[in-house]
Amino acid sequence: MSDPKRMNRAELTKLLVAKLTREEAVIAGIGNSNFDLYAAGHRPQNFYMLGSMGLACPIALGVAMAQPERGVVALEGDGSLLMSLGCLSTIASVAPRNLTIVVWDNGVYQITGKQKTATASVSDIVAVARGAGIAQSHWVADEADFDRRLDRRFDAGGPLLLGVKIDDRPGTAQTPRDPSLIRNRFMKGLGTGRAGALDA
Ligand SMILES: Cc1ncc(C[n+]2csc(CCOP(=O)(O)OP(=O)(O)O)c2C)c(N)n1
Repeated sequence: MSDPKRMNRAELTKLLVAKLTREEAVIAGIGNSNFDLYAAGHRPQNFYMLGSMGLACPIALGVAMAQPERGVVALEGDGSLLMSLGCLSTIASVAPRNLTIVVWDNGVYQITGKQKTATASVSDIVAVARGAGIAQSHWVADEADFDRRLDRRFDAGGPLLLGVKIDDRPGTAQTPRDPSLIRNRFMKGLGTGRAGALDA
């Protein structure tokens, strides 16, 4: 890998959300990924994972398969993705054209005390994704590169994985810790769910 610039997750999340014009689903991993998604402005198509690491990509894959006409974006921290690398091979096998993955790589498990992850030393998460079979896996060079790479429709051309080296500024807001509310809003936002079951 050449040496990509360290960027800021909150700023890039805002930039990404501003590009969503077709009710794309966004699934953000636990902690900072979903704090910054929430800070960018709640949308009914946002899902904020709570509690368990490594599930943004698997959930996004499920949504992408269930609603193939909808663009789906997964936002996940490097530590969380390292916990569930097998999902990259599954995504490569299924090859959903409507799935985009952004990996926020700060090289640490920031929210639990900045313990170093393997990406700080030995592991290149984009190379791992490419090796898993996601051919369109790229490191983002800088903000303009991020902007350019996301200047596209999200319901076609995937799967695409972007690795972004970020600084260690913490997330800028706190997602409400209410799993039922998050689930019900998301199901409504995706136009799904049993009638009457989604009263939140
Ligand atoms: C399965 C599981 N293991 C451990 C934890 C504890 N934990 C919560 S967040 C976190 C760090 C997440 O790191 P990363 O995904 O890189 O995001 P960052 O905090 O750096 O933004 C850890 C270890 C957890 N919530 N779930």
